[in-house]
Amino acid sequence: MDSRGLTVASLVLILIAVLVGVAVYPTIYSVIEETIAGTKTSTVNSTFDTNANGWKNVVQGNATSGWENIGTNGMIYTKTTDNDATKDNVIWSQSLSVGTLAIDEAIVKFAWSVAENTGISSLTLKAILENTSGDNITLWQSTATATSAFASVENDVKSYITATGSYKLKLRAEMLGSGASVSVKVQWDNASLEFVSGQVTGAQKTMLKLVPLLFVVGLLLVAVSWATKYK
Ligand SMILES: [Ca+2]
Ligand SMILES: [Ca+2]
Repeated sequence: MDSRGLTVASLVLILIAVLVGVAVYPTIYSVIEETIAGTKTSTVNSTFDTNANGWKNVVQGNATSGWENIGTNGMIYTKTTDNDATKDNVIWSQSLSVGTLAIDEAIVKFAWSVAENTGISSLTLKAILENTSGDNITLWQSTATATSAFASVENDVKSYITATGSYKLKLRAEMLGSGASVSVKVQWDNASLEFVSGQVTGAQKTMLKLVPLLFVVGLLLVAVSWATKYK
């Protein structure tokens, strides 16, 4: 051993190892995080920022529907001004396929609001999951008629994913107006159906989380070992 300690070259080597470690740590960390989180597939355009692309709407009766921007928030709506005795319905929907039954998470999210309630005789809102057999499973329902700010709803639908194939999220509004002046309007936003598969859990997850740290520590140990050996 040389009593003068580490040479400048050795210190530079250690410094480079530290810099490389700091530089690559976030990349390794995010790769590991992605691995742990698994693969997510989701319906598109959940926030309706600039349009309703990807979503289909079916209109029954004298309802209208469309996309609109209120302030800085894009959303979809359903409306009727009709006062006959027949319900006016609009069903917004989007499909998503399941390729494997090894699903870790299956979640439906949406937000709803009653924007106008003049002349409501009845109003029924439903979030429905149509399964691969074409069965309609009602996940959520509201018959509230008061105007309301957006409320967010989240449903775990994993138990309904029992076959591979296409599932459909449906946001349904059934509106019945009465009287001389009817203006009933419902808004939807932040709507999605998502599936997550391949999540890493338990001991394997704990071990994977150590990988970035072990890599940086290993790099430093190699650098220090070389620096002390070749100083
Ligand atoms: Ca929005
Ligand atoms: Ca009607």
